[in-house]
Amino acid sequence: MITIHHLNNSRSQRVLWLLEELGVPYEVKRYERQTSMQAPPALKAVHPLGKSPILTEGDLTIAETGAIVTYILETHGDDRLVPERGSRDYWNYQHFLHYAEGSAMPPLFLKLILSRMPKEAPFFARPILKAAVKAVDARLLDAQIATHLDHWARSLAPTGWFAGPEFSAADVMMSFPIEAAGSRIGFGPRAQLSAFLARIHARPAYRAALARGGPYAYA
Ligand SMILES: N[C@@H](CCC(=O)N[C@@H](CS)C(=O)NCC(=O)O)C(=O)O
Repeated sequence: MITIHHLNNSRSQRVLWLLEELGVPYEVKRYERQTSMQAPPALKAVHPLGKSPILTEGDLTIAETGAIVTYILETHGDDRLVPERGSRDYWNYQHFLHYAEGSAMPPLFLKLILSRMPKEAPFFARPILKAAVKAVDARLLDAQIATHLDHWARSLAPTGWFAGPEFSAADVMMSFPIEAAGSRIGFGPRAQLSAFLARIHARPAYRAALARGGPYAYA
């Protein structure tokens, strides 16, 4: 039986959703964030990185969402939620599978961390930090994030999904950056992105995964 080591209100929610889409039985072991938002030390006993999600099955332990998604699809997927191997849609699928965590999340995460810094600093340091954060946003992050949002909107335009005419695991992987960007930054005029969120949030498997995973800020 697959066990997902699930941190509350986290990107681990995607893995529960994938398992619900496939109808694969699984157990959820829940971990609660500390007040610092960090994962509790107990997760380090499961995998040395101590981040969620982590999948365990038998004596196998896998960290990193993309690797977990690939494992689930290859061992329990029966060729579902993956475009035909070698097709153009398949390579788009591979792109988004890796891109979601490798390229889309880092600037969003950096923006979140920087935005918190002035609030958490001693009051006399806040104006300097605010100015520094504004400069990093203006010189680096805002333009990079806009490029990513445009890429998502353009990719969704033909079919409403990321890898061809059918819903796939690429859509599951991309849900988290889109949910994070939607709640922290907004989509501007890119209607494809809010339509994508409405579509995935209405899926019965998405809702079933929420019931298993507990409160989730983005749904
Ligand atoms: N790229 C990794 C990121 C893992 C990650 O940062 N997980 C977050 C959950 S959203 C976490 O465990 N945060 C708590 C911490 O960093 O202590 C993946 O997709 O698995």
